[in-house]
Order: sequence, then structure tokens, then C-alpha cells
Amino acid sequence: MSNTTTTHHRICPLCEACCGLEIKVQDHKVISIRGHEADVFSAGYICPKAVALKDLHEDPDRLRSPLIKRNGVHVAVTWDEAFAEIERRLLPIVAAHGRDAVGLVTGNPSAHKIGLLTYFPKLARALGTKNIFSASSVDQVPKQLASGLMFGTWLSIAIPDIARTDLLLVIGANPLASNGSMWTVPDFKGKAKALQARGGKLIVIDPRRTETAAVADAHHFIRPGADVFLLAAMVHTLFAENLVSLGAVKDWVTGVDEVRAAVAAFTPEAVAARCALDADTIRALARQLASTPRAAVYARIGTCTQEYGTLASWLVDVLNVLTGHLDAPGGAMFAKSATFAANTVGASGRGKGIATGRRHARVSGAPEVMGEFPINCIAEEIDTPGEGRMRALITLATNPVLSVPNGPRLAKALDSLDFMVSLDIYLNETTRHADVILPGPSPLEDLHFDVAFPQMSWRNHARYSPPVLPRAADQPEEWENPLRLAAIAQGRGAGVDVSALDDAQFAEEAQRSFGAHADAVIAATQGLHGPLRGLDVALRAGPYGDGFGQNPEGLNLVKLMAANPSGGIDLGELQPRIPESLRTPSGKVELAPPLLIADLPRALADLQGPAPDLVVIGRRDVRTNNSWMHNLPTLAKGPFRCTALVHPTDAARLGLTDGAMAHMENAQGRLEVQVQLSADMMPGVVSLPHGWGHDLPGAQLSVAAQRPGVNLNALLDEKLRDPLSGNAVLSGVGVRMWAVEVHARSPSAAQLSNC
Ligand SMILES: Nc1nc2c(c(=O)[nH]1)N[C@H]1C(S)=C(S)[C@@H](COP(=O)(O)OP(=O)(O)OC[C@H]3O[C@@H](n4cnc5c(=O)[nH]c(N)nc54)[C@H](O)[C@@H]3O)O[C@H]1N2
Ligand SMILES: Nc1nc2c(c(=O)[nH]1)N[C@H]1C(S)=C(S)[C@@H](COP(=O)(O)OP(=O)(O)OC[C@H]3O[C@@H](n4cnc5c(=O)[nH]c(N)nc54)[C@H](O)[C@@H]3O)O[C@H]1N2
Ligand code: SF4
Ligand SMILES: [Mo]
Repeated sequence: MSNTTTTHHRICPLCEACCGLEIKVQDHKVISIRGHEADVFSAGYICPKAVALKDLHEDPDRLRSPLIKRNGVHVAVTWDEAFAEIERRLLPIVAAHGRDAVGLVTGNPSAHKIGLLTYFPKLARALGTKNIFSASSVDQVPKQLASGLMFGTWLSIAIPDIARTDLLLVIGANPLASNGSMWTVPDFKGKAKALQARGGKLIVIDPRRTETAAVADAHHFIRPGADVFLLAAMVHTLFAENLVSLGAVKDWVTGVDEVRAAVAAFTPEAVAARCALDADTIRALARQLASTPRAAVYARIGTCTQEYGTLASWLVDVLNVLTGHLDAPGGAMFAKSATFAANTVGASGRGKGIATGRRHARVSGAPEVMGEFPINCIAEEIDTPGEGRMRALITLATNPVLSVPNGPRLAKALDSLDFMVSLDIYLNETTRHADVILPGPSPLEDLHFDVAFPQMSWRNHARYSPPVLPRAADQPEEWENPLRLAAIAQGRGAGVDVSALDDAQFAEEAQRSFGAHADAVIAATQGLHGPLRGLDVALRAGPYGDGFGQNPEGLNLVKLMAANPSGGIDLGELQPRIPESLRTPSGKVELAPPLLIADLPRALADLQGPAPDLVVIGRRDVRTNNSWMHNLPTLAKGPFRCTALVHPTDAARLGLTDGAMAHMENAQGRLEVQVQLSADMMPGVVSLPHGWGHDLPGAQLSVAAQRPGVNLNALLDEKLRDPLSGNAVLSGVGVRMWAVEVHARSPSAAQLSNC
């Protein structure tokens, strides 16, 4: 043992802000985690979750070896035993029932791991199943569908140029708690303050006066699920008042007249009651957007997880285009990623665009979007009898029993599977159903490069971090497990030489992508393997790359690695990219995609839609991360966070009191929740966070189980979806609430008071 302290620079893998960390290590133990001041992108900013990476690494509940379920109990086994068991049990299911009998679902952490993100498609291809699902359909797929239709690729996402904007309209997002999403923007608060300091304005539209709303210049409540109406009426106002001005992209937009006609009926007066916003306020917002030279609209999960998620996401960018703010400095711009971006490859300015509905789900008939079916369909695909039923499931870094509507039905369905494999680092609410669990390394034992987020970053950058700590001798790298599973599915045997298979697959891919130059590419990347080799190729062939020697000043992996201690490579502020970034068939911004225009009448017909007395929405807290970080002591301490926020007027009419327990019920189920009075709620709306409910038997989460909270998703209906994108409805669902009689305290209430 030595007392030498080493300093490491590591990008935080926990959320989309991608902050650079400085981690000090002594004797293989983390002694401190702070922000990396020199980081070219995040400049030292971090949130409390980064510090919990130490807890995560040291968590005794984190799995260090594979588990096999024997007689209902999970027991530790060797890696070879685990893969042999998978081969023994998976292949007969495929042989007897076909490839679609195996489902594959991936979750949020995969988006942060190059090993999982770039090897998941290999596993999906090898399985050859149409039953692919991901957390995208409880999240952002509406935004991706709308952007794909307008701009031509699934990740051509226009983000606010916050460094230069003077008006930022934030709808259904709370970046002060979430640190941003579909927009990589560490220290949103600091950037918003700078915006205000230069005279700019931040406006928030949200059914709760959130942490972000609290620092804003203005905040408006909106009835949950009504964003499509507000946005359509703002677009209507632009046309009605002659405020449309396309600015620099005017020669690159089609469909303006179709949009004008499509929103004709959405007058501010017509939508006001549905939105619970004055017609005058709606008009004023549209005028302010049109009259501010540098302005942008940004909307996120609150606008996606509703029945009109795709329409709302689309109308956000319609506003950006019609007010001349798309692709303009200070407006909504496109990042230019150094790697892996579909809008930097192939011919510039035109492409195939995107397609959906190439397949349909067996039970619901839901169309495939981004190669996936809605994650809400997993349970019914398992528990609905008939030809093509799903009998086996592979889960990859996801906890759908807590994170997907109607978790209880899903849990039951998982129990009825013939076989289930989970690639996961915890024995939790979902993986307890698995027959085999394969843990990945701790994040600190893994290298890091963000594949997706530089495509949505507030500034262009390229950063790479090597592993901070060594892996245990037998722990595979994160990408090896999906690849070995792929090999099993292809009949290559559980004992396959993963490294040789990776080499062979790389050679095939090089042949496909580089043709006559494939041998040169293979030679140039000699000595690399796994995702690092793919990264070097992506960098060198990418828009800033060295072109394998053609552009010696350009980027490659060696240069990227060398930049790690000094905080990575800054690639400059956002630049106008239209028409070059477009990949639509017309080579234009397609403002009026027929799929979306045809969906507007559905919204119009719902203008007088039902207005339940009380609806529930979610919320995020800076110390939690979806369903899986409640086991880390640093984050779990402090006040109980799984409370139901209730406005005092609602509490008075329903007989609820602060701190007391209440029933929350609808046709889906009933929960017992702790009430917290909050004048920040819109009356008629209550807020309960998701990702809780850690009291299910068979999980191994000793800290989280002490204060389990309740599962909001037990009250949500898995059949409620945005029909275009398949995205789940997570917001604005009707509930009833009434006080729990004090003399008949339930076990969960008693448990809470113990903590
Ligand atoms: N009601 C409601 N429900 C929601 C939401 C909401 O706002 N309201 N939000 C939705 C959103 S946006 C999302 S993204 C989903 C998230 O839902 P999921 O994708 O299911 O993600 P998590 O709940 O974060 O669970 C992550 C899983 O990955 C495992 N894991 C963590 N790190 C690693 C790793 O390094 N390797 C491996 N192999 N496994 C790892 C964890 O143990 C856990 O099982 O939840 C959705 N559910
Ligand atoms: N601390 C923390 N950070 C996270 C996560 C986490 O769990 N914890 N999860 C990560 C993930 S996976 C994601 S996808 C992102 C999400 O990032 P954000 O989109 O910023 O997510 P939220 O903080 O849930 O903010 C959504 C807001 O929408 C509001 N809302 C609800 N319904 C409606 C509606 O109908 N209309 C409007 N206008 N607003 C509505 C809610 O009140 C809430 O304030 O956060 C990421 N970051
Ligand atoms: S905001 Fe927090 S969790 Fe997100 S990347 Fe930064 S430090 Fe990590
Ligand atoms: Mo998410």
C-alpha cells in the first residue's frame, strides 16, 4: 500500500449534463470528488449526485458477480456458469417459438455508456426479434419523432443557444432539478443568471412553480396535458398578427401555408379554458417571442409524456422557425458533434429522412418508432396468449417495474416468463424476476465517452475519460456482456472468444463503411478494441477528424486522450448549420409533416376534453435519479422526498393535512402517500415523484428499503399513449385523494414514521 494520491478526470455518467469531475484516489479508494475547474465544457460545475459515485462504487449491495436464480433465490456464480445457463435456456425458446419470442429492453443508463449504446444494436441484430423496447418511450421519443420529421434525423434536436439568447421560454422542464434533458447544459442556473444579467428574460410554463420557475422572470401555470393547445394558439397568433418572419432559414423551409391552415381553429380564446391561461397571455407570449431578436423555445418531458406529445414537440420548433429563431445565434440551434451524428455523415443537406411503422406490435398494433415498440407494451406482449407471445426477456440497465406505467402488471408478467436475463448492477424491483443477472463494472471502472449528448450540447466539445479504478480480474468490460449474449443468440456458443468476434465484426463493418479503404482503417486502428476502436474511427472520419491522415490537424483518439487532464477539447460555440445539417428528402426544413398535420384534428376534437377535479404530475429532485439511486447514503439522507405536493386549497377541500397520510386512487390502483402542502402547486394538480416503491420482496437494496416511498407508476395506465410516437402518458392523470384514518395506520405509514 502506498499513500500516493492520484488525480483523475472523469465525465459524470449520471445525467445529461455530462459534467467533468476531478476524482482523487488513494490506495484504490476514492477520497474526493469535485468539479473539474479546467473542464472546457462544464467549468467545474457539479451537483450532489456526482459525489455519490463514491457511494455507488462502494455500495455493498452493488453486484460484483453474476447471479443465477435457483429455487427462487439468487446465488452468485462464475461468469462461465452464467453464460452457460443463458445458452442452455434461451436457445430452446428461440428454436420452439421463433425469434420474436425473445424481447429486449434497454434503459436510461445505457444512454450514458458507450459500451452499452454501441453494442446494444449488435445484440438486437443478433437476436433478430422485432420486440425491442427502451425507456425512450416513457421519455423523449415524441421530440425525436417531431425533429426527425422536420430535420431528417432522429437526433437533429434544436437546442437554445443559451450563451447568446435574450429570451428563453421553458415549457415542461425543470433544469434546476434535472440538470437538463435533450439539451446538455451543465450549470443551467449560472447560464440563466448570465442571460438575466445581460437584460434577457426567462419564462417558465409549468403546472408547478418549480425551482426553475422560482428563478425565472415570469411563470405561468398550465393545465397538465394542454401544451399542444397553448402552442397551437401561439402559432395561430403569429399568423393572425402577421408576425411570421423566417429569418435566415427562409429559403430552406417548406409547409408554412399548410401550418397556417392547420392551426386556423386554435384561436387563443378557443384554447384558453383548456390551458387555464388567458387568451391575452397566450398572445403576449407569441408577440414577445416574435419581437425579441434572440429568443428560443425549449420544452421537455412535461410536454412529451402526454397524449399529444409529438404534436407539442413539433409546435415548439414551428414557433422557433416562424419567429426566425431556428438556426440563428441566440435562437434554437444545432450542435455539431465530433462523432456518431447522422446529420454529419453522408451527403450534406439532403437525405432519406426518417420512417416509422415498418412493423406493428402484436397486441396493440402500435407502430414501430426508431426501431422500437412502446415500452408500455411489454406486459401485454408477455401476458396476452397467442402466436408470437414473448416468452423470454433481456433487460439492459432498466427498472421498468418502477419506471413504466402499471408496474404491478409488468411484475406479474415477468414472473410468467420462461426465461429472463438482466444486465444490471443491482438486484432490484425488476431484476429480482431475472433467472440470470450479469453486472456491469462500476462507472469508475469504466472508460467514458458520450455518444449522444454532444449532439445536443450548449457548446461543441469532445471529451474522453479513461477508467479511474481497475476492474476486478474477472469482471468483463461493459460491452463484452451484450456481445457475448449476441454470440449465444447467433449459435456461436457461450464459450466464444469475444475479442476475436469483436475483431471480425469490426472488419465487416469497416468493409461496409469504407470499402476499398477498409484495410487501411483496420491497420490505422491496430491495437484498439471494443468501443474505443469504434470511437477512433468515428472521430477520424467525423467533421473535425484527421481523415486518417488527410487532415493532420484534425481529431483522433490519441489527441482526445491527451486532452483529458486539461479538460477535453472545446470545439467552439454553436454555428448556423442549415442547410448542411438537413437530411430530409426535400432538403428543406419540413414544417408540415403530413403525419403531424393529420393528427391535429384529434387535438381539436379534444378541446372540450374532460377536466378531472384533481390530476397527478411527477417531479424530479436533484438528489434522485429515476429509480435507482435511492440506495446511496449520501443521497438518501435528508427529508423524505416521495411526498405528494398538494395546494392548500385542495387540501382544505379534501380534508388533507401537512405531513399526514392520504389515499391516492384511480381505476389503476391505490397508494398511501404522505401529504406535503405546497402553494407552488397549481390548484387541482398534485405532484408525486416517480421511481419509488422499494418495498418489493426479493430486492437487495438495504438503504432504499428503509424509506421505500410509493410507486407513482402503479396509478398510471399503460394503455394511455401518444399514438404517433407510442410514448407513455405520465402526466395529468385523474386521481382521488382522501385522508387516511389516523386510528387505522397502514404499515407503510408506520414505516415512514420510523425514519
Ligand atoms: N411516472 C413517471 N415515470 C417515469 C418518468 C417520469 O417522469 N414519471 N420518467 C421516465 C424517464 S424520463 C426515464 S429515462 C425512465 C427511466 O427508467 P429506466 O430506464 O428503467 O431507468 P432507471 O429507473 O434509471 O433504472 C436504471 C437501471 O439501470 C441499472 N444501472 C445503473 N447503472 C448501470 C450500469 O452502469 N450498468 C448496468 N448494466 N446497469 C446499470 C440500475 O440498477 C437500474 O436497474 O423512467 C421513466 N419513468
Ligand atoms: N435529479 C434528477 N435529474 C434527472 C433525473 C432524475 O430523476 N433526477 N432524470 C433524468 C431524466 S431520465 C430525464 S428524461 C430528465 C428530464 O428532465 P426535465 O424534462 O427537466 O424533467 P422534470 O424535472 O421532470 O421536469 C418536467 C416538468 O414538467 C412539468 N410538467 C408536468 N406535466 C406537465 C404538462 O402537462 N405541461 C407542462 N408544461 N409541464 C408539465 C413538471 O411539473 C416538471 O416541472 O431529467 C434527468 N435528470
Ligand atoms: S449535473 Fe450532477 S449528475 Fe448530472 S452530470 Fe453533472 S454532476 Fe453528474
Ligand atoms: Mo429520461
